[in-house]
Amino acid sequence: MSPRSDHRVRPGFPPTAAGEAAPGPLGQAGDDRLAFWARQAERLHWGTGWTRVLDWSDAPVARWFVGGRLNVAYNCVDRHVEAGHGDQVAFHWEGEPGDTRTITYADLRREVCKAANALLSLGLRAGDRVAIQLPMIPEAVFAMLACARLGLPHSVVFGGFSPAALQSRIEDAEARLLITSDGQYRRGRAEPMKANTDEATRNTPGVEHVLVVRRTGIDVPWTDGRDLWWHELVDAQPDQHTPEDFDAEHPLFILYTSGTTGRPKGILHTSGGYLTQAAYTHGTVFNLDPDADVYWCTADIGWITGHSYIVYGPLANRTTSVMYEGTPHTPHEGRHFEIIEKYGVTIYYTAPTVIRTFMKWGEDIPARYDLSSIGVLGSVGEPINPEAWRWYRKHIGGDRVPVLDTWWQTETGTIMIAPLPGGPAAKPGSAQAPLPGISAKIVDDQGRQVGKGESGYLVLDQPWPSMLRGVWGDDDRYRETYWSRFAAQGHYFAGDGARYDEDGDIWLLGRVDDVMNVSGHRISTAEVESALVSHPAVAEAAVVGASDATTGQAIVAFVILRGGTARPAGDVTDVLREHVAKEIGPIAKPRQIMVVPELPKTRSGKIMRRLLRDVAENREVGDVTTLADASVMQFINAGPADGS
Ligand code: 6R9
Repeated sequence: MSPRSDHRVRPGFPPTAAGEAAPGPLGQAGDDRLAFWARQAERLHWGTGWTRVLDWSDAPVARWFVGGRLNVAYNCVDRHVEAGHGDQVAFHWEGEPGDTRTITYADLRREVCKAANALLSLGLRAGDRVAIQLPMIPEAVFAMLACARLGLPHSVVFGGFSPAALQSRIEDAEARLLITSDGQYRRGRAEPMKANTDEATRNTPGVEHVLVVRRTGIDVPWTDGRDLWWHELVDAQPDQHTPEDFDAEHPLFILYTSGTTGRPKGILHTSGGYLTQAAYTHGTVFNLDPDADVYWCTADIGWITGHSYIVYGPLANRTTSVMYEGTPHTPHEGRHFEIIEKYGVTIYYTAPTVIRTFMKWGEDIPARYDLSSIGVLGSVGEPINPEAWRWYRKHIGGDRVPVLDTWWQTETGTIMIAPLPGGPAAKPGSAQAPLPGISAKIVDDQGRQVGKGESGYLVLDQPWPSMLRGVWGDDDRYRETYWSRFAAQGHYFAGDGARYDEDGDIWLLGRVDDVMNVSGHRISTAEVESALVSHPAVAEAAVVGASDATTGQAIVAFVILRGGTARPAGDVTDVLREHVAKEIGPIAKPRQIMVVPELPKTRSGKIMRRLLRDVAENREVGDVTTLADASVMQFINAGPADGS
């Protein structure tokens, strides 16, 4: 592996001091920053060059690389083959049951071309939306890239999401096609997927076809005329297709994420700016050498990390990646380490919840494997506690490699705050500083930057190329959610709390809104509450995120039951946990449900989650003076009527 050099060009502290014009309302990026991004865009092949780096005149909707045209799939696949790298492995794929596939860039081009021709044969045209719910199999990547090649915005829905969650995402995006599989392997078992997607598509007449990958071979329900097998339709297609260029701002994908209300938001990303920053951050943060590195990001393609750091960033950079289908403990707890050893993984990018799970299983498990190939470790998804950081560096990184904590969001598209390899001494648990080209600040309630040793809200005070372009179909929600909180300053409000340390480095402190972070997955309290109250037995529900040693936060729900016949037979809390899993997905299942006679509310009727969090975390209950009825906490503390 090449020596990891020092790329650090950091803004000073405070960030505006380093020769950068203070932003006005919805601040215009300075010339240096634009020149920087213009250089980064040269990482890509443009069919037509841009005439302007940034048009921010319609802020907060940005247009990056104005007038430029490119094809995202061509950039991720074809150009590498044309440059003589067709035999390079794009993916070493490992199936959960132990089957493997090796996909070179030449293979990838053929597969993507065939899939693109198949989508064309179904009458899909640029701008049409395609929903994808697939396990972590190569066809997931082929499908995304085929969409990108044709200018069809994809909406990938995590394989663990329920039919109801899939249905609402299909409806919101008005998808014409759904790509799915017969089933998926989960912890050694083949579980149905098509049967679930059929439940979702029963009520979505806009879906004209369902394209089904055969993965597990299990029986599937079938609708003649609508349903098509991938191996019949796609495999019969010509393996050549000439890509067309699209505008830099052509929509690339929609990805739904939880907000503070019950309804997920469709985060919209476009092509040129997104791919520029995906390639830049992936190349720079991990100091990637495409000729030497073997890179593995353990995310699922259903999340933004999978989009940016399994598919778009790595492929734009001609990376050789590992892709793994299953869970970390199938068939045994050393599976990840076995894979690292087998392929000589040099860059490993995972989430704190995975690291804490490894810690729980014990350090003797990684010790059985040769992990000496590892050169860089990354972390994403939630704040990494210093203990997990040190364990990760010691037991996976042999106490010799950089551990990079990367802060970013579905909305930012790509990494924004992270230390760089070769930079100043790493601080366990700190994402440290914005990347070159990025500007972030911590501000107080009034939008004033706080000082060293102080905490506040994390904001992004300059536009960036991979920023979201909006919330699909809901411009007002875009402005309201991200740009109204610090409208006077023109800052993007990230929803995270953060602190500057004495060196001016940034420490992320977690969400400041009603969004929980469970194993790195964003789930809003409102979403779980509305799932709970959709059950006939529930009159009212309040949900909080309580600290959890493994998952970061865990969902704890307080419910008031309806009287009379609505009460289900059996243990009501079990019934309700299953109900939430069915409504949203197993990841949203509360760890604990407490049945209570009342909920603590303010005089204006707002549920005081702070107090419920105290209960959920077994703490002394804090200040109750703003409660409408201070005595309710006695009832709640007195313990649940039943269950849990
Ligand atoms: C990439 C991704 C975004 C939220 C974000 C923050 C939390 C992610 C973090 C982190 C502290 C990190 N988050 N990375 N918090 N340190 N390194 O996770 O996107 O699923 O949209 O979640 O996750 O709270 O606001 P997404």
